[in-house]
Amino acid sequence: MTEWSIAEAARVLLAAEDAGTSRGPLTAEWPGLDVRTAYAVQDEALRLRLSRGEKLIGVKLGLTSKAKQERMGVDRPVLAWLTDAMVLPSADPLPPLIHPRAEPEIVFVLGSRLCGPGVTAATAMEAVSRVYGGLEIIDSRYSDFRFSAADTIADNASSSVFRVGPVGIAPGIDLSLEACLLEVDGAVVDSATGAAVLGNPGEALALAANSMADRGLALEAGWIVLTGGMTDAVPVSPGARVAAHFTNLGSVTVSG
Ligand code: OOG
Ligand code: MG
Repeated sequence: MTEWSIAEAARVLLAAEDAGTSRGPLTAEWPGLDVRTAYAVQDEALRLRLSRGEKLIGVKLGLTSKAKQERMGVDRPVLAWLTDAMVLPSADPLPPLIHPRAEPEIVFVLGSRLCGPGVTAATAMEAVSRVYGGLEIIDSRYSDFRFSAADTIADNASSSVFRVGPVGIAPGIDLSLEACLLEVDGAVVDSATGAAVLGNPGEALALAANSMADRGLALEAGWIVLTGGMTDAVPVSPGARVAAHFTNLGSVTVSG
């Protein structure tokens, strides 16, 4: 069995994304792919994205809720990169994707740099300038969303596009109590509160800062941080309308 190179894996996954095709898990062909190497694949894919003109605008956390971890069979949170090409302009329908799924998330915009290690939820929240509701559309490059932790890390945690809602508030409310109703075509399909995200989305932000520090990196001022799906993700069929309604953070809608 041939060992893959980091550069080759990054190229293959990005090409699958560009072509809108899915494939088997990388670990089936590269059993030696561990989490650390998977982050190197992710970083190489970011380098390729930047070299084609995309701008780095933040990070996303994934698998920070039990609902998501249980569904995907992966029991650890993951981090991935966000670029400006992933922002879904308001009113645009989804671009063609492989098998899009939508998930509601609490989103932070950072007012100052946040550098681990040792960041707590309380100190993390001091770096936040605004809190939003958002919908992330995930689109794994692996068939049937079947992957291990290392697979999805290499695949930039299934990133495709996301939309941030129109209501941004200063931090201060108890985000563990912030509720969200997830609707498809007007019917409620799921609900959760911010407590689903590691007890509080501030914990997810602290985890992001501390994990970045392990890689010699920090979260930069102005960055967007998606804290991870609060509920399980729902498939977005062509023509479907998915809405996330938050208690204090307004509503966000995406049409398939
Ligand atoms: C991995 C990405 C997970 C989240 O918010 O949990 C994610 C996946 O479920 O495909 O973005
Ligand atoms: Mg997500």
